[in-house]
Amino acid sequence: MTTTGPAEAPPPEPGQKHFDATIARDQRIEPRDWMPDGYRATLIRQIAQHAHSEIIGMQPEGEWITRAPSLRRKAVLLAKVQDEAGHGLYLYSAAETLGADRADLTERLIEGRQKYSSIFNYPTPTFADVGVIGWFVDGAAICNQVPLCRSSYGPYARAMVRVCKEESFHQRQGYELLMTMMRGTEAQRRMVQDAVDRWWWPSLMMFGPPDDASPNSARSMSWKIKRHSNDELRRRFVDMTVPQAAALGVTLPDPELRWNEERGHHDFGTPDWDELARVIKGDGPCNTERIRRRRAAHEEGAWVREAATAHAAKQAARDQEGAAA
Ligand code: FAQ
Repeated sequence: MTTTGPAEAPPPEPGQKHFDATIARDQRIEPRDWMPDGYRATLIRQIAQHAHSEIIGMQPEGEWITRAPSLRRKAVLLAKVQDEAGHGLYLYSAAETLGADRADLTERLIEGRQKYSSIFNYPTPTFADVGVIGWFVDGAAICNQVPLCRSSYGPYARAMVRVCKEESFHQRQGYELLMTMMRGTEAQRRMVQDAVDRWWWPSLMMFGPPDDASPNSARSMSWKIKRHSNDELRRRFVDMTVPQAAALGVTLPDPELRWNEERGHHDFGTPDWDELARVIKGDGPCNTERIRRRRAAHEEGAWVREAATAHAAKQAARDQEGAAA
């Protein structure tokens, strides 16, 4: 008689040991290394969302390129918006090293099956918004992305190095623009304060839900994709921004904001998490418009993609003929 013992655990994936050791030693996982399916899927999700954010993020400021008040401001803004396009391209390329297909990611974005940052669903009614986006949104992006330069996935971490250098320029151009406006007329100062009031809370929401409501954080941190929690980065951003607001001469719209001597950090109020959930779900002030424009740009660009594909095919055929001759 044969007895069946307890089911044996499947043998560990041969690559798992190498993967675990690489993460434990703080070294990088590269595209050809074995990686758990969940690690790959998490990276594709985060990198795609990040790439989409850079591309959709061109819209709120892009609206001001034709209306910038001087040639200098126009040149600076044009350069910044072009940088965002570049960031999107580095990030889509990083996602491709994981086996994702860029055309498929774009489809998912315009069909609402993949997310992009909530922050880009708010309007930019005045030129001060351009400055505040640079100061707050790029400032938040720096807080979030500098640690990503040490992310465990090599292509993502390396892309972040250049992205962060460019985000520093973006943040400084925004702050400098606001400094100039604050030295201007009373109406300009009011315009800056109004933009600060509208962007402060959405900027804090950029860091994601609070830690106890962030389903992905624990795993992403154990894999060293993320190095810090959402709340930790949000606190850093507040600590960094408060003295900058004082130097600029604006008030941050939070009555609970104050220095906590004991903790050595600022205390601050709670963002409206229901608002974040609504905006992520597609119900923010500009979601429909952002996706409509992204879809139109994609459709209008179809001939460019077709021409590039035809050119590449012609080139490949020529190379083949050359090799056969
Ligand atoms: N908006 O479990 P968690 C920029 C989603 S680039 C929309 O905490 P995770 C440059 C999240 O995906 C700005 N969705 O998720 C620029 C997840 O969804 P899922 C973009 C959000 O991934 C400046 C769910 O909620 N930066 O600004 C948001 O661990 C100026 C649960 O959340 C990046 O993408 C949100 N705010 O942490 C461009 C940085 N927050 O798929 C132009 C890289 C969360 O599970 C002009 N990404 N969600 O259903 C990250 O660091 C992370 O993905 C977080 C979220 C921190 C955003």
